[in-house]
Amino acid sequence: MRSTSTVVALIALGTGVTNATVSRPYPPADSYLQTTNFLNHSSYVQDLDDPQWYLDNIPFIDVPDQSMSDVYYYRTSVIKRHLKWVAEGQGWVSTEFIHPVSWSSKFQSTPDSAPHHVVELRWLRDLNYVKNHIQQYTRGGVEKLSGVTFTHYMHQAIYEHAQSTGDIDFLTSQLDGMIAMYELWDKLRDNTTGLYHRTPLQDAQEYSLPGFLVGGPSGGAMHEWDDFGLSASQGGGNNYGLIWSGPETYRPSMNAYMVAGARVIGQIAAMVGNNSLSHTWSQYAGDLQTKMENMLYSQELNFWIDVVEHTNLRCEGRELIGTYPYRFGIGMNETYIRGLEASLTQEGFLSEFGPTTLEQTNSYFTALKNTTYCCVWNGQSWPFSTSVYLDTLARIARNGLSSIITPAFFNQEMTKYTLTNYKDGVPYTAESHYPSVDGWSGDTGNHSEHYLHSTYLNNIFTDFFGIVPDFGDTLVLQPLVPSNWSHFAIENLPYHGSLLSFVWDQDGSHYKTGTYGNSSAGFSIFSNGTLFHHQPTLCAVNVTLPFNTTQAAATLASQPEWQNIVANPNSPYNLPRITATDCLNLNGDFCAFPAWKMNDGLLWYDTTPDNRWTNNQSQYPYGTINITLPRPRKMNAISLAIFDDTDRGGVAACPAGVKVVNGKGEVVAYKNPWTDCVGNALNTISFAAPMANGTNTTTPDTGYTVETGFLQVVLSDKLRYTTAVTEIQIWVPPNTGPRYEAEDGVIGTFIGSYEGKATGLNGTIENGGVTLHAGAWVELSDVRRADGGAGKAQLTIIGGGNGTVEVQMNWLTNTTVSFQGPANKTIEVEMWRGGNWVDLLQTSGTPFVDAVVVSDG
Ligand SMILES: [Ca+2]
Ligand SMILES: [Ca+2]
Repeated sequence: MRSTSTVVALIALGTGVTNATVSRPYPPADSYLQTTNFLNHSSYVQDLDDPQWYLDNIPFIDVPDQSMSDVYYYRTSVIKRHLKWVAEGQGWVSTEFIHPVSWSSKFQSTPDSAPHHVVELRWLRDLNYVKNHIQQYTRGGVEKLSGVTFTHYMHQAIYEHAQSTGDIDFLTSQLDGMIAMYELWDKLRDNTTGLYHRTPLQDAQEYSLPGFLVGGPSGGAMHEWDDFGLSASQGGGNNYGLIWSGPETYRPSMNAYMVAGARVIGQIAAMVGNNSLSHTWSQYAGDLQTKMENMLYSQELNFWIDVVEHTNLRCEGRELIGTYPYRFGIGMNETYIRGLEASLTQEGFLSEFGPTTLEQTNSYFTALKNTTYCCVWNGQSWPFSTSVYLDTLARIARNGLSSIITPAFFNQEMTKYTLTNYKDGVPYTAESHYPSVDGWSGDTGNHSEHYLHSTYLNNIFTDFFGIVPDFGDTLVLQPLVPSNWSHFAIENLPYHGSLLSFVWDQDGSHYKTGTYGNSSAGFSIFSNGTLFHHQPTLCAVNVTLPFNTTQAAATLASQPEWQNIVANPNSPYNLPRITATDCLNLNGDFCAFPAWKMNDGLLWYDTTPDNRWTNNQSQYPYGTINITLPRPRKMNAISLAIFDDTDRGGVAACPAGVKVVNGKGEVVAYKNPWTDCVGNALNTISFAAPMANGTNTTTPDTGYTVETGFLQVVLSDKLRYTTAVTEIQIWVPPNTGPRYEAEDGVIGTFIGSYEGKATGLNGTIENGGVTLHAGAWVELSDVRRADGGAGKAQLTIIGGGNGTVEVQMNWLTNTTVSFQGPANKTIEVEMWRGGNWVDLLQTSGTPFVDAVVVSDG
């Protein structure tokens, strides 16, 4: 290995590489960074919707394995589909299911999939996708509102996120919230054993081995799967509910999550200099790990197993969750690794399409589903499990700890995973896959498509390319790339506030100099467009990054996060609201594509799963859309996600023209014809000085600002076509205080979907604020001190009405204030660094809240 500074540095070309024709809704946060230009980025994403989003957000890879390339770019599109913009101040969350489901939590985040999202999306250039989501857990009360539901490794994921972003300030500012999250799980720790328990169902794994062992007659093992509903005396007696959910069980998966969670809390406490806190948590993690080793490791099987709570029934059978602990650094010694190796056989977990979730020799294993139910874990191959399993294999392979789990073995399993992510020859991910048949087994229409409860990008970057993120200025690579690969390139990989590029060109012939840059034979690494490391062979790298990573991460973190003020997570309830004059209503009683789909925060362009409004079958040659905001806002553009299915035999096309009218009836944008409309893309239209209605065109002027609380958008249909829109957005700079309007907040929420639980929605926006009726609450988020730092602050609640309001800070501490007529009530609160969640909950009467004003001190 050698470093050299003699290779000519690249001419930095900036990141605004694009030949797309739509303008961005807001400038990318990292647009001040430079990068290399080896790859023609557009060529990889030209067939995807909203190509500009990919150009701005994803790392680009060029690999000789076409399937890996195809699945990689497909999986970036899966991520994009699952990004949900919640509301102003709340930012983004990621969803597990494409449509809201009743068993998800606040804003449709689901705890079991959330950590996968965190480690997967940390490789996107806009760091806010993940940071916003993390804070819903650490500050936004996800698990307070739902109660703890599904197990998760969020703590570990939050830590790993910071290892790649280098944003230590963000990480340490989550410490208190992470501790509070962890302690919510105390009630699931058994006092006798000290281990945590959950049903396999709540570990997100229905029909797991423990259920079969206790769901048979008289609470014993199941003998026959189909008992025809006969009682035990008749030869049946299965408890299918118990087989499905499984009993309360000490699982190696969940307990590994809890060990890892306690360990990272200890590590973060050390980062902030709290050594006694660090010691307490580190010791707790160590003790828990010892308890795991003593109770959840089978000496007979030489493998991690489930043990049923109370009865201590040992589920002596290999489940794929027994491969999880290693991913969290548990079991990384010779004995445990030998045990893992023994499971990796054709009779064990190895199958054509990913590992089976239960060893194939187990009597409860089935390769084919024995019910149409989505989710069975006694055989099916699950991307969720496979992506964790691959992390485990990579961790062992890159450290040379096994003669069986080698880089070649990892690549064999990684390739299977790639080939599993297909359907009918094109990249596709659903819920579960048959282990030995080329087909998905959990794949229900308008529900399972593009299911996101696994990682792929993270396996590519961390496992396959071996980029092992960590704090500090050192970059470590332990690539598992096949030795016969003569080339690959990674460009625009976000790392510690910079963009990294990696170019492997064995003989220097593949990535030619000239148009696409400058490389020489060997392995080259660039930061922000400048070469800083070169070595002739593709082997491990341990090199110092040529910039101050702490400063670079802080600079990126300080960029403003633009806010969409149209989305409403409770749409169509309350404001902001979008209505339309038409709705496709085929049978006269059901609006199939309602207008509120345009501000539900979800944005994709598939025909199925659907997420759009259309004026199909309207009597008018145009559609009229009304947008009502809680109050007048300053804005200078509107973004319309235009759905176009003409290439799929549909009738929705780009509108012929567009007109935007403000609350005074003035035309602030008019394009007729709308020649630069791009179908299946977010079209941002700048406003211009008002012109008389009927004028053909306005000249967009990005400097022109409209202040209005109402907009009307008129879209005229092309001849023979109709119009469809999946989302409408208006992006504004963030509110940095000190005043936060109550009517800008979210009034209550649904837990899950509309079939879930509604809480706190009983508020009315009126008179410049929110009247809180019984049970209502309004949530303000991203509330901060003037300096953005942690410390005491005075919080003045400008309110009125008649009643009491409980003021909750980050869903943890509360203070009650009461109103009898208009008044300003000031309380002292402790604020955390960055954005805080301030919830105003009605506790009696009918109080009214206009705004909250923060002053430091
Ligand atoms: Ca939508
Ligand atoms: Ca107000």
